[in-house]
Order: sequence, then C-alpha cells, then structure tokens
Amino acid sequence: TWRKLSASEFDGKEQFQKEVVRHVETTLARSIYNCDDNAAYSGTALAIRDNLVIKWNKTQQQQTLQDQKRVYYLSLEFLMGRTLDNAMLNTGLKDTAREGISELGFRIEDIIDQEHDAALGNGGLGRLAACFLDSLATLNYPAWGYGLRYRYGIFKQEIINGFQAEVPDYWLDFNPWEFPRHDVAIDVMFYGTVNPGPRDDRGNIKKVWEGGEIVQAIAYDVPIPGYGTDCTNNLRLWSSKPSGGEFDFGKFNSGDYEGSIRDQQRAETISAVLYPNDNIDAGKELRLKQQYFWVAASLHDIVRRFKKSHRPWKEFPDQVAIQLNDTHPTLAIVELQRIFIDIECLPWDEAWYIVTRTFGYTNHTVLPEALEKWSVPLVQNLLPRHLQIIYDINLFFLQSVERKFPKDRDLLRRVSVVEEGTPQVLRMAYLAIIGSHKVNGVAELHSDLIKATIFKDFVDIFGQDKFTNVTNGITPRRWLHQANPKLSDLIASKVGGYDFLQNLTKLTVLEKYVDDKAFKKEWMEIKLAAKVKLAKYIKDTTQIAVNPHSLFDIQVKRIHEYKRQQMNIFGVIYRYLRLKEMTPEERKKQVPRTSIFGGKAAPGYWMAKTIIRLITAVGEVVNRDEEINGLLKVIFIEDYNVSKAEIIVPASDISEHISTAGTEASGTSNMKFVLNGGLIIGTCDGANIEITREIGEENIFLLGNLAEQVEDLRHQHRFGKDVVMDPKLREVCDVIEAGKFGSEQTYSGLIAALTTGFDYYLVSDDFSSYIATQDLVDEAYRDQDGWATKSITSVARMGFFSADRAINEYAEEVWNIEPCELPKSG
Ligand code: 26W
Repeated sequence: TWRKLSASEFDGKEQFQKEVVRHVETTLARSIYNCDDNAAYSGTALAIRDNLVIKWNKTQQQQTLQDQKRVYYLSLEFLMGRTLDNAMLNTGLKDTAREGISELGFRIEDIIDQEHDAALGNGGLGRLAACFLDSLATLNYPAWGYGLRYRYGIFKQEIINGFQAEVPDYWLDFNPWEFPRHDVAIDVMFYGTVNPGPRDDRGNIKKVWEGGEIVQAIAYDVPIPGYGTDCTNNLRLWSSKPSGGEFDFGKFNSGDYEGSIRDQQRAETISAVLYPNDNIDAGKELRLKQQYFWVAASLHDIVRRFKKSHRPWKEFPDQVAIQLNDTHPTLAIVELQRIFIDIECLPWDEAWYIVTRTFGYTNHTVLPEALEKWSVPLVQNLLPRHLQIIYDINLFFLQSVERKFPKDRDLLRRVSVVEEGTPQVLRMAYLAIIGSHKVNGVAELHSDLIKATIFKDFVDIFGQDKFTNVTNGITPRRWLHQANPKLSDLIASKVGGYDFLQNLTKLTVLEKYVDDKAFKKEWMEIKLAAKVKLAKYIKDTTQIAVNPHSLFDIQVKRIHEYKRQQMNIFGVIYRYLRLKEMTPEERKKQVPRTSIFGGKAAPGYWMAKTIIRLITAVGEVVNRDEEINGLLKVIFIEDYNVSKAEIIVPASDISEHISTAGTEASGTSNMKFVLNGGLIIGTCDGANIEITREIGEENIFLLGNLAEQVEDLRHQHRFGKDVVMDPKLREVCDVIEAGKFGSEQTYSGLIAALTTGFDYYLVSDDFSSYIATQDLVDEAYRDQDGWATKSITSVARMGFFSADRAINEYAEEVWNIEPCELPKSG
C-alpha cells in the first residue's frame, strides 16, 4: 500500500504535464506561454524530482528500520554528469515524459541538453565512483556516498589558438538535484594545540585538542535512483561555511568591511574548487584542509548514526563499512581512532581493532608522482592531534613488524609511515594499508603489480589475504541504455527484453546472431547513425566536415604522458607522410580515417598542454590539405566531459588505450567503447588484458611491450650505449623539428622527452608495433562483415565488466553487506 501515489508523484502523461506546468508557473514563477527550453527543463526536472524524492524518503526510512550494515563510499570525486535523463530511465518515466513534453511543444532531447554537467571529478576515479553509486542503488544495497560540494567542478576547457585555456565551471545556479540540510551542520576544527586535560576513568591524562579555527560543514543531499527498483540511495556532499554567523559584525560595524568578510571567504574557500590534478600530487595545504574537512564531517555523521542504535562499540564494524577511494580520505582512519580514544574514551587497542575492521582501501594508481605524501610540518600545524595519533599508529605497527622480522632495520625504514628527509613526509598509502582490513587494486594486472612492487613489504608483513583484486566495471544503464538507446533496443529485441541491463551476462545470447545477416545490417546501421550524430556535433562545434563512412579512431581521456596521446599523434603524422608520398591510384585504395582526440590537461602540466598543441596543429595542416582530402582528418573535441562522452562513445570504430604497459591501473572507457560495439587498439595494460581474455584475442588489436619488459627497456634508455630511436619515429620527429606544425620550439620539450629525457614512457620502443597494428586495423576494416562479427561477438562477451559485478564482489569480499529489499511496489 505504500506505493499509493503521494502528493506530488505522478503516474501518467496528463499528470506529468500538470506537474510540469505547475512547477513552471509556481515554483519558477514563469508563464507557461513564455516558456523556453531552459524553463521546460527546470519544470521537467522538478516534476521528475518529486517522484524521486518520494522513493528516496521511503528507501531511507526502510533502511533505518532494517538497521542492516551499511557501506559508506568516501570519495573526493563524483563525476556524475547529467541527472535528468538517467533519473527518467532508472525510474521508468522516460516514455511518459517524452510524450508529455512533446505535446507541450518540446523535444525531450533538447530539454535533456539544457542540463549542466555535475563535473565534480577529474577522470577515471571520479567516474568510477558515480558508476558504483548507480550499481549500489540498482542492487538495493544500503549505501551512502560522501564527498565535497565544490562550487567549481573541473574547469571548462577552451582551445584558443590551438592551446588549452581554462575557464571556471560554475555549475550551481540552478541545481534541482541537491537538497540543502541546514540542520545537518557539523563543526570541524583546524590548527590549535594539544594540551593535557583531566584524567579519564582509567586514570590516564586525556589529550585535549583545542583553540583552533572552526569551520562548519553543511550537508547537501543528492538522491541516487537505482534502475528497475525503488531503492534510491543518498549522496551527501559537504559545503563549508564559517561557524557561528555569516561574518564578523564587530568588524563590520566598526567599518572594517573587508575584514568582516575575510573570515567568511576563508571558510568558504575550503569547498570552493576541485583540484584539477589527475595522477599528480601537489601537496597543497588547502587540499589537506579539504580532505580533513570532508573526512571529519563524514565520520561525525556516521558515528552519530551508529550511536542512535545504542549498540556497544565493538559492533561498529558489523554496522559500518567505510571504503576509501584512493588515499584521499586516509585521515578517516586517524579521525575514527581519535573519536574513539579522545572522545569516547576507549582503550587504544580496542579502538584500533574496531577501526581496522571498518575500513577498506582501494588503490587506483602505481605512478610514483601520484602517491600522496603530506609534509609533517604541514600536518603538525593543521592537525596536531592527528599527527600524534599517526606517530602512535606507526610506532605500534613498527613494533609488530620488528617482532615478526627481528633486526631487519631496513625493512622498518622502508615500511614506516614517516619517510625520512627534509621535511619528513607521511606516506598516506602505507597508513591506508595499516588501517584497513582489505586493500584492493582495480584490475588483475594492477593488483598483481601493487603486490609485487609498491606494497611488496606489506604483503610479507600482513600476508596475501589482505590484498585482493576487484576489477572495475561500468554501469550499462548510462553507458549503453542511455548513451545508445538504439543499440540497447536492438539488443533487447534479441536477448528477451531489458533484463540484460540488470544482468549483463545475458548479452551472451547475442552470439547466436553473429551470422544473422539482417541483424548484422541493423547493428552496423546503428553504428553509422552514432557516427553521423558525432559528425554533426563536430561540424556544429568546429565547422570541420568529417566523413561518417571513414574509420572513426577515438582517444578521449585525460591528457597524460603515460596514456601516450603523443604516440597516437606521432602515428597520425606518420600516416600523413605516407599518404603524401602515394600516387593518386594508391591513395584510392586507402581506408579513410578520422582521428578524434579529446581530454583535459592539468593546468600546470606543460607537457600535456604541448601534446594538445601538437594535435591541434596537425589538424590545421592535415584538414586543409586538399591532396589527401577525405583520407585523413584530425579533430580535437573541446572540453571532453561525461555528457560529451555519451555522444562520443557509441561512435567509435576503434578506440585507443595505449598506455605504457603497467601504468594504467584499469581504464574504464575501454569497457564503455567495447560495450557499444567499438573495437580496441591497445597495450597489454590494465583491464585491456581481461577484456582480451573475455572477448578473445581475435577481437582486439594488441601492441607493444609487456609490463615485465618495461624496467629493462627503461634501463637501456638511461644507461645503454648507442640507443637509437625507432627510424619511423625519427622521421616524424624530423618533420616536427623542421617546423611543419609551427615553430619547432613549441615542441622541443616533447622531443626532448624522447631523447635527453630517456623516453620514460617508451614511445620509441612501441612505435613500430603501433604503426604495424594500425595497418592491421585498416586491413580488418576493409572487411566490413568480419568487422561486424568482431563487434557483435565482443559486445556479447562484455557482461563481466558491469559495475554490478564489481559491486557484488566488494559487497561479499570487502564489506560483508546484504541488499535491503523494499516492500514490492504496485
Ligand atoms: C593526489 C592527486 C591525485 C588525484 C587523482 C592522484 C591520483 C588520482 C587518481 C587516483 C587518478 C585516477 O583517476 N586513477 C584512475 O582510476 C581509475 C578507476 O580505478 C582507473 O580506471 C584508471 O586506470 C586510473 O588511472
């Protein structure tokens, strides 16, 4: 009976229309006769939101009633993208909304397109968190996300004269998907001193942290609807503001207007902006403040919720699992220990036992420059009590290591949380391992690598069982059903409805149709339609016409040397040089290609910005060269983000995942592209390896050296005699240095990386293999029927890469949580 429609919940088209009009006229105070797409978006979003909110409230009530163990996913990034379309699809209201809105004179696509992306993340790690929230709700797990409500998400990228420029992303002026909870306000302290206090029950002198600066955390809640279920979970984002009033009236009244708002701004700065670094640790104080602010508020909230149940503390890990999305929330371990020993007065060992059973830590990178290290003086100043607790955690840990491996002084040095040097620094990954009961990598190779390299000593100390693998996954709801509805519909017509969206292994049924001519034709027509759509987008935004029948070769991801966009663009130049040499007859036999790039460079990452400049410069030369017209086009798509990915991903023939072996922890866009019937050219790295295992070697274009060869190759570059650059690559470098793509000085850093920089990412070693493999791609593409077979077979075998599978593995192996079934609807 609880399904009975509530006040503002709607059921049919007419009711939906009434709700839209009501919201436009009353909530927005606009005339329905003067309603543009934007106002129609707002009205639609608010109407859909009402339905969501009802389910959300019911879910939260039910979860509170059931009082099962919950998982809390702590992530500094949630790269959500747009919400409206996803919310309509997950709740099954899209058809109703489409019809309803069309009768009011709007197209649903235009309405959807009005929404600003929620871009509170950099790349893979943030999008993974968003996919996981979708799966957690779809699988009915009681789960909360905790993050920061940045006023500015990842910057918007503009390309000006071929170079990246950054523009702030102010996204909050109309955000119907968040609910401020002004009653959930938590004080968080920074700085101050630690002083001896009164004795506790056992006669020990308590440590009191006091006299610091206090900032308030205000909760903003975002509903996360599951697909095909009423379960709607909560994402809680914290916003910072000054504690106790807006600004200092004393200063204000005495005429010090600037001083009065300075404190306010100081406090608000904490949640003002997302750090735009991906895989590079800058070690800035404000970032540490963000981390503690978010962790302290979240833990306070979690502990408060636990205390309502009046259970003994030892049951905490039976009620609470906390997952650390990389080391960014590692202070949560220290904060929980602090709450237990300083505030709740538990003995150290008892507290520590509870803490370590509560946390799990996921590592997302092996790149040394990405491993977080905080300077001890910085932590001493900002969080003096936490530093003491970290020292104690480290001391007890090292004592236990010493007992297990007596007299191994070097081992103690190697595994200490405190790294010697000036200044000393804290190795956050080590602290995360010591304070968690499970540590996982995000693809098999990656999980093996962390055990064999950066965390080897910890495997010896804690044993193999503490370390595990959970291969990443993606939500098929957004990345197939929402981004590629035609393909989703075709699949549904063959595999027996849309159940595959909740059980992706059902895709295997598609293999029955690989020889079905009509099906294959439809399949390839859908791919072509997606390419036409992307070509139109490219035309509208860049004025460049691309041929939808050409081979679409796409690399979209953050720009980073390890991801090797430079190898891709060098390959494009090499292709261009070969085309230029050919006779018109030879040219006619070539497969036309469109090379599409997209991705942001961290604002301070010069090399990445240079790579972007080379891509745009090559485009300027190639795209206007009439001699090869139609055979090669080079496109850089500005401001790559989640909503653009939804247009780009369905349109690939081939996508590039060509990181130096051993550097890409998993990759997740590789999964998205294959799920949409694109093939991969890639290295034996991250999840590419498992994708190959699932779909078969004959359906992927692998290239390059293996992870096990990387160390030797790097050694050769550094110390070997007479290392010569691959001649094909030499030829490309010569053309760049001759000024073919503008002043060679622009690219001197890029060339130097290959020579005097010892080619750390091994572009020279893989280039030949890369070029040869691209030739194989052309060859395979000539056989369109064979290509269709590969495409269909691959999709059929992608079931493993659903985020649902990943979440079920975490639930069983790491969190020990069960779904919370809601009373059946209807
Ligand atoms: C401290 C600066 C910083 C910021 C972000 C360091 C590291 C990060 C992230 C951990 C980088 C990241 O997004 N890693 C990516 O995580 C994805 C999800 O697991 C993987 O698929 C990608 O391979 C990995 O690069």
